[in-house]
Amino acid sequence: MYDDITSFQNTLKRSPDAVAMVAGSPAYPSIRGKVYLHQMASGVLLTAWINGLPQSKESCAPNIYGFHIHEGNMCKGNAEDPFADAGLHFNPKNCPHPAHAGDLPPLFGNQGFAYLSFFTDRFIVSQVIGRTVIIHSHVDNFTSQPSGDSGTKIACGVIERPKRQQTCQRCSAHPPLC
Ligand SMILES: [Cu+2]
Ligand SMILES: [Zn+2]
Repeated sequence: MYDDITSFQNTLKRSPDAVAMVAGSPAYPSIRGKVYLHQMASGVLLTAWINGLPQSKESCAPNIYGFHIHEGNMCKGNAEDPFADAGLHFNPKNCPHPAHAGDLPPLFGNQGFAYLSFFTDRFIVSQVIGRTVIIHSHVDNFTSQPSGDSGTKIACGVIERPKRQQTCQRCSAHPPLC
């Protein structure tokens, strides 16, 4: 299907098909990042750059954060759960966790920074436009129902088509889009 890594490298060089600008909740204002989604022939390449994650001072702290696409379309909520409106994990086939289409590998923090590039054929980009990416305070155990017991929602971003300005930052590569 993809017998060479260059197809992934080349995919990352083009403009993404969807972007989520991630921001922390009021309790985690330092979290900022971007999630890019590139549609490929047989699946989606999802790439995340996240800064400002909470970093434990303890030497053996895992600093791993659950990461999902949630079905809701807003990074809003209430005092108890600032991103409650993001709802449940994106799950169009009504599967148990961690077989939800929106279940993603966790983010591994490095002094608060995390990078992840991951391929999945559980959804196509157009299915998740308008939905949300959520980062959680704790690692997803990939067992507990309905969502892996990964703690509170600490950051959120709405998945959107790239804005014209973002597209035009790559004018030389994609002049027709400008
Ligand atoms: Cu989640
Ligand atoms: Zn799930």
